[in-house]
Amino acid sequence: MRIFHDFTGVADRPFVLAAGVFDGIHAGHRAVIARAVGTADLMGASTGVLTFFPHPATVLLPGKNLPVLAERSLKFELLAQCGVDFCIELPFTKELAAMPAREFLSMIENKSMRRCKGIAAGWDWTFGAGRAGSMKMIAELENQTGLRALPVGPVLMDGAPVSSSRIRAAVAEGALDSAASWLGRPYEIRGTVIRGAGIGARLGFPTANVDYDKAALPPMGVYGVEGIPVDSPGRTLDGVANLGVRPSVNPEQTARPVLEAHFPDFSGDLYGRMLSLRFEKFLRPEKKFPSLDALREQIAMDVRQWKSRAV
Ligand code: RBF
Ligand code: MG
Repeated sequence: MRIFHDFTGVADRPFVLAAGVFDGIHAGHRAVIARAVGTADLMGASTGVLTFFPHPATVLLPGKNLPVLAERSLKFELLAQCGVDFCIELPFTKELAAMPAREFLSMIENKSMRRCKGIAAGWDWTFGAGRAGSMKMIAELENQTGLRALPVGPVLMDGAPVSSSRIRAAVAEGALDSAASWLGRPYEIRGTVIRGAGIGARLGFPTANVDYDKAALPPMGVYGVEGIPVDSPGRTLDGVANLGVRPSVNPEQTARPVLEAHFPDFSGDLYGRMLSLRFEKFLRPEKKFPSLDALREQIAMDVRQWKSRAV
């Protein structure tokens, strides 16, 4: 799947777009993308996704610190799996946010040389200055712009529409089963493996420390995880992870929790590589142990418990 950062040269044949922020590529997003793919297939057109980086909320509401459900490279991977041919990731700036909605549509029309045939999005999607652009507006202008509006209604699961904010709330309160069901896959955090202090190795449980950046965090504690080195995704690593401030070894308590995973059957070096941790199961809260021996014993127990799936 090719990634573009503007409309110039995106396609030499007709295409249909799915538009939105698409944080998480959850069941609701997948319905929008499926509408675009389905429409494109009927027309013999290709399918593109129109999305934005960074998340518009981080530009429009700075200081809000919006947690992210799918790291950027994961988002692209998931889009490709949905059958999307290319992605246009527009840099979201104050200037773009201030562009009048009508002008935004003209830009798509002109820069695509009228090859863009339709826009699928959530029925309530808005765009342009003052969020004045809507699916209704696209429909009303169809004869002028050649852009068909393809609005998609909400996907209801467990009695309510699936949305990124609902999934963020579920992750934050540890409702990982709900999050996984709405996402269509276990919740995962992806980041580069960075160097820790090496205390884990001294304990006998070396850990890969994941730089999780803006990821939505589940409650602090110990989890059974599946590790996936992004550069060799066929290789999954069974592991136990701790998300916490390590009160047993760290009297000062880091402001930011550390996310680190131990993989019992893996010996090797993951430093500098991208690693995904899929959160499978909450095992226990993080505790302060009176000694390193006590901590070591507990981690050994966590490993046994998770390996035997006695949880
Ligand atoms: N540190 C704690 O202070 N309390 C814990 O309960 C705790 N549980 C852990 C469980 C697992 C499975 C792992 C891998 C680590 C845990 N740690 C805990 C973090 C441990 O102190 C840390 O890995 C080392 O200090 C190296 O960073
Ligand atoms: Mg470590």
